[in-house]
Amino acid sequence: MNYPKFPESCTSLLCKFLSEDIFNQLKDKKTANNFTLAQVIKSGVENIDSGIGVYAGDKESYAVFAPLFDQIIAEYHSFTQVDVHKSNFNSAELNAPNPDPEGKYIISTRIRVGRNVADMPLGPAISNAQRNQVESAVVAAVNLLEGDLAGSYYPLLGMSKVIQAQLIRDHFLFKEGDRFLAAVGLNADWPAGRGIFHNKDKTFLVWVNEEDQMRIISMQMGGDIQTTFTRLANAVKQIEATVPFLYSQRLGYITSCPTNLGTAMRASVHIALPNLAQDMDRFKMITDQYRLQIRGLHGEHSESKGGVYDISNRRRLGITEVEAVQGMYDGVVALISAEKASANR
Ligand code: ADP
Ligand code: CIR
Repeated sequence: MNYPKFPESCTSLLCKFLSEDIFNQLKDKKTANNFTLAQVIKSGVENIDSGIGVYAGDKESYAVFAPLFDQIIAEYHSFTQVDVHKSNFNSAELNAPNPDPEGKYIISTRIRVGRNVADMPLGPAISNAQRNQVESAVVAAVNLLEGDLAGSYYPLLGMSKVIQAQLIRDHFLFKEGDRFLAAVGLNADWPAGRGIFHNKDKTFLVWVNEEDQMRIISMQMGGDIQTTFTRLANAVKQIEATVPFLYSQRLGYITSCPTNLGTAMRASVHIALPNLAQDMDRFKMITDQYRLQIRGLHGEHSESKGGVYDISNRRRLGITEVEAVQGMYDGVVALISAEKASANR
């Protein structure tokens, strides 16, 4: 493979940090699962509009290709080589009374973490048989959950297209055919081994074998961030007791995309900010100040509709779970107050 030529317009962290020197230093290296630099960068090379552009095939990728990954991690998470992951999933330490009890702004709240199974390659380097093993292990673990977490597993294989589309539209299920994931092999053998577990009310869900082997999700209508977080903390602890997670002392929970390392947590609200949306400079000033990310109504790489946005913490490594949610919460309080002020102008 030759050094890729990126167009001037490319703004991904891959283009920014893959110098010719680093390319030459890493181009012949591979991990024990045979994951190579060509695979690490394939998604960003094929998708020039990537924000990041790289994926790991296994935990070892983060060490073998560290000269590239470490720069991307430092830039995205403000996490240097001497920093170590820290954790605090104690919901009693979160201070998040509903910022919108009348339900005028916040439509729904969702908090997810990414997790992978210890001693398994990540999705980009996994075999079909290993992926099926992961599915069996995760399903066995979630089937043990009781009370309001109890539910059923619905494999994608055999699911009707109508039900699948409805679950995607309602924000419960991952979409199909993502080109960023396809490039790195994350859609291989689709839909085998993929599926979704959820409780009766769809307030607790687990995605199986999408970008990560598990996306453990707590969500509900309205702005009760505290209850959403408590449900997630409780569920994650119980699942981990049955399926040990892939973990690194320095980088926390290991995920296939470096933006998800550490807590692997994305805490978000769907929030209507129609007035603030008329002044995107002010909107972005607040989201930058609180290190929030703005996504569209159907998740990453989607558009907003009717002034409704998906607002979440951007940083996931170098902060605890409580800090990730508290930062999102504080930012949402500031956004609601700015929305009220712009409505009165
Ligand atoms: P992820 O959150 O796992 O990184 P996406 O950005 O693709 O992945 O979002 C997955 C799904 O979750 C999408 O359908 C998105 O609209 C939905 N979602 C995200 N935040 C919320 C929220 N606060 N309320 C309802 N649905 C949400
Ligand atoms: C990109 O670079 O734009 C995609 N590979 C997505 C990057 C971050 N998102 C993610 O991990 N879900």
